[in-house]
Amino acid sequence: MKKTLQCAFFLAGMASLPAMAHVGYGGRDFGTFDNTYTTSTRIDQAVTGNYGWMDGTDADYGDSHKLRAYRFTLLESANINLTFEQATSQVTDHLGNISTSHLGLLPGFSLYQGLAHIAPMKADHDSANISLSNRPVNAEGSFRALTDWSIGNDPGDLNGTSVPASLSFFKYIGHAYDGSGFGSDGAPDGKVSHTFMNLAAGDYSVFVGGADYFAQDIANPNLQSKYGVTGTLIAGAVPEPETYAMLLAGLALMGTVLRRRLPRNTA
Ligand SMILES: [Ca+2]
Ligand SMILES: [Ca+2]
Repeated sequence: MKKTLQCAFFLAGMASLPAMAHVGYGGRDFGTFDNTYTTSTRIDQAVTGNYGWMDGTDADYGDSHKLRAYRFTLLESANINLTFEQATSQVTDHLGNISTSHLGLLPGFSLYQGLAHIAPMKADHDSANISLSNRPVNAEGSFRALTDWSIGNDPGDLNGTSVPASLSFFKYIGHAYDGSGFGSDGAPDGKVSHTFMNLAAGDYSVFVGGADYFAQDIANPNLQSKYGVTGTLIAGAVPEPETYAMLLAGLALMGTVLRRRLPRNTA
């Protein structure tokens, strides 16, 4: 009797878990690249709420359920441009219901070296014991937008051999976010883009979510709404115009320094 009850509770608990509760890359693998010019776009994706990325910038971390993880692999050192923009995507929930995401996302993203656990390993999640023991007690989740972070899985079973829980590590490379505030891209147009120069060969993860910190207000009717997002990766990308401007300014400065030095050296 007691055993049956425990089993029932366990099953009830299982059923209430959303299927996408764990960190995964389904439909969000940009692919494998060298530094040859190549474009890869992922559509039909959505994030829950409009604040997931920005919430990971504060002292109590962020809930990884409010972000979507993308991945890519580099075979050699390459320049990578990443763009995320709002989209009206069709999304399918864990029951197979199709709904349309709405517009209005202020996208933000961070790039990290490293990958979450993928099949056949168990997927990582915020409430795994190993995740909980590797972050402050009062944290909202394991996600961190502006620095290295880690999240882990539950103990598992692989072909009859028990596998202990372990952590996945994400080494922070950089970030960009849409908006008008300090540190944003300065143009709140539902789109943000950044080029990362000379990334080393290896596996990378990108975590994408909303950048409106105040959207997590409990009174917000769109707190749990799905916001469509389209992600584009361009390998072998040329630097953005502002990067060129900085490069030219740097070269001009070096020229000035050299010209000033030359007379002294030849005198
Ligand atoms: Ca937070
Ligand atoms: Ca923008």
